[in-house]
Amino acid sequence: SQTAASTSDVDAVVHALTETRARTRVLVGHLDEATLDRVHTPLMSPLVWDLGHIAAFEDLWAVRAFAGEPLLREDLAQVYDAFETPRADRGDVPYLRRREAFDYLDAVRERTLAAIARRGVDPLLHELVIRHEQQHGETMLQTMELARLPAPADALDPPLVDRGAGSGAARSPGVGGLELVTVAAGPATVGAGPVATEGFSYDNERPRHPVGLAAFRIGRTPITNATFLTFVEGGGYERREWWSREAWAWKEEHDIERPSGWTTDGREWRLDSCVPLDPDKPVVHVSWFEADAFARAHGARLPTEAEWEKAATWDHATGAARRHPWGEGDARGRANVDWRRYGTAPVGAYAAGAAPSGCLGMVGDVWEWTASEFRGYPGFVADPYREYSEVFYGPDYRVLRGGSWATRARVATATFRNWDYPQRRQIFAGFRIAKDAP
Ligand code: AVJ
Ligand code: FE
Repeated sequence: SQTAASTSDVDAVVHALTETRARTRVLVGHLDEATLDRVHTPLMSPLVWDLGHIAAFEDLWAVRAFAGEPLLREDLAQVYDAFETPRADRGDVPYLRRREAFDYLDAVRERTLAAIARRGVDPLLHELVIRHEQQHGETMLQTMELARLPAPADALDPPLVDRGAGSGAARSPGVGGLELVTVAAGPATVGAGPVATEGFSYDNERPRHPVGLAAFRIGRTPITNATFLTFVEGGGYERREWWSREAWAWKEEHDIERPSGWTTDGREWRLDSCVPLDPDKPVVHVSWFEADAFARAHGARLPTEAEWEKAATWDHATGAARRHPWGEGDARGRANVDWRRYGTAPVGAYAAGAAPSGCLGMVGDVWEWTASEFRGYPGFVADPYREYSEVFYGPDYRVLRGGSWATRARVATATFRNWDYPQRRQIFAGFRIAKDAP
């Protein structure tokens, strides 16, 4: 299904493949063989499994599907098939160890580049491969956070440490996430346009479709640590009336009393360090159940996916959705993405990333839980494979939006849809609250 690509398309794809691989190597290059091999939690794969899986996926789509060649390692197809081998079983299969996994990555990449040299690039398949590797980078960062592993030595951007010292940009505006902006009633569009005319999007983001929403209010920023701490200290995890039946049962069964990674003495685990809770940073590693309970306790609710996207992109002045909350141009200086500093920033730190609604931090920092179940948009067609998203549609999963500090900018678009079970907390996820407008 290749198209006659111009040289610049080829250059852009090769550049993105190369840059993505370099970042993958940076991410785990400082970890030794035993650390990469270990099953740190049944929720996540060993890190070295992700590496082999990245190679197997690339061979499948950039070599076999794109160029019609047989797989390099047919024998590994099952081992690295996420469905054949669910995460909890990945410690038991004969996956490649550190050295072999890196060799496999290199060998597949050679085939990928050779196929591109012969046949050009496919706008869908190569982008799928690039973003797949980038998404697994975030998966590996989740594993590293749960396992309390160190980040690579050098962050690309220094941390925003100059808080309150006259650096205006890094102060938290509003009141810790409880300040709401109003989004007027009226039409908006949700979702991504056709790949042929507007570039890559995942199948679950298409087709773009109109939504008619009543006026609503939504948090200008995500809920901060300080605000969530008030909820915890105010008996948030003890007040039955704030929790749904399933949420309460989950909380009781697992003795959940605070966000994942929080200690009892006001600190939080961030990768390998335990640091005092920063009041102005967004709360992270909460489940949908906890986010929902917090919202109920504040007479609020979580935004629906459509509300979230309208607040992130809809421009009343032009009557059209923006590409990014800030308009055109890339995320540099406008959103905390790309694991440039290996952590969150104080909410509102990226004033230049504001949406027309006035919402800040819609892209980057923390994923945001929405009220919505993960379902296909009207007219959805699986493309190119059902197992990317269609098989997850239904009442079991909730949608998260906006990407986190650990999401690559290419993936963290305003239409991108992530999903997980409502009890999951390994994601770099927080939330903002919403209300019906009076
Ligand atoms: C979109 C993050 C839910 O990790 O299961 C990676 C991305 N799909 N490999 C996941 C994905 C196939 C997916 N999420
Ligand atoms: Fe995958």
